[in-house]
Amino acid sequence: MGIWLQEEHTRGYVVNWRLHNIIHTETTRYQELAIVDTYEWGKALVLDGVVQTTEKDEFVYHEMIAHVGMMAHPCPRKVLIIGGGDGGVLREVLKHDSVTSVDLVEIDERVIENCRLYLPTIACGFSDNRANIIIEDGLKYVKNIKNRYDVVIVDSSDPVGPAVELFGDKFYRDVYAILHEDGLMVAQAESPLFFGESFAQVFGNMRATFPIAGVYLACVPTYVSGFWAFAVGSKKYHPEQPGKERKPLTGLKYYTPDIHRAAFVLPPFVRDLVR
Ligand code: AG3
Repeated sequence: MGIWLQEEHTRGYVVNWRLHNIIHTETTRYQELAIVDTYEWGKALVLDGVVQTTEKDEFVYHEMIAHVGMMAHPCPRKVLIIGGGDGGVLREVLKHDSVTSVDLVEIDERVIENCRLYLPTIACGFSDNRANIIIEDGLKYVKNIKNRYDVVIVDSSDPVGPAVELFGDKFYRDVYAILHEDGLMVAQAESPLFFGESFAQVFGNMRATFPIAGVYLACVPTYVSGFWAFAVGSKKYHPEQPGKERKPLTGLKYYTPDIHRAAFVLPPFVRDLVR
């Protein structure tokens, strides 16, 4: 009865979402895109059948992927976001007064267009004049650009479809090259419980590329297994706590300095995966 979205994680594990309605669907150059209105989680962006973000819990993921790296840096001015076409990471990065410019490189401009139209509370950062949108393959962008950044954040979809190569080691070396000598990067690192291999791959790339590498966790209820990891690679600053010179951010719903430190405390099964 009613309209249901079947999100198939594997042949043996499917999550069903009851919908009020399907707001929009289209086939873009890169993927199947849908904006749906769910019963329980507000409106959601779905790419190739996988829920990417929902209005109800997006704050957990977006605050945690953005503020941990941003607060570990004493004064992030120039920031690069790879992917993140819904704008959630951009919105959070722009909350830092030190930021003078944010370049957001998204391969699929239809993601940005649709999120601006249907998910305005997430996509609101696109109208900030510090935001610079670049429609390009992030891989090519980091390989060719001469700009230097303080913080690079990789907000990719899963390593199937357009995001595959964002999980490869070459990409990490290219990001290293475009970071300032005290720069750092953060990448979403999938579920250590459900996608242990992808998780280990992202962390392995960080460790092979950067002198300092770390992993932290947050619970993102609408991502498969709920357990979600982020990996940090840093040239100078240790990411496990906010920089001492940083003033606390106000008005957030998840991130606090205590949450920042606590997120790096790993359960043994995750520690085993990164040893
Ligand atoms: N970024 C990561 C989505 C990964 C979800 N994967 C999954 N549930 N299998 C999404 C973009 C958020 N700005």
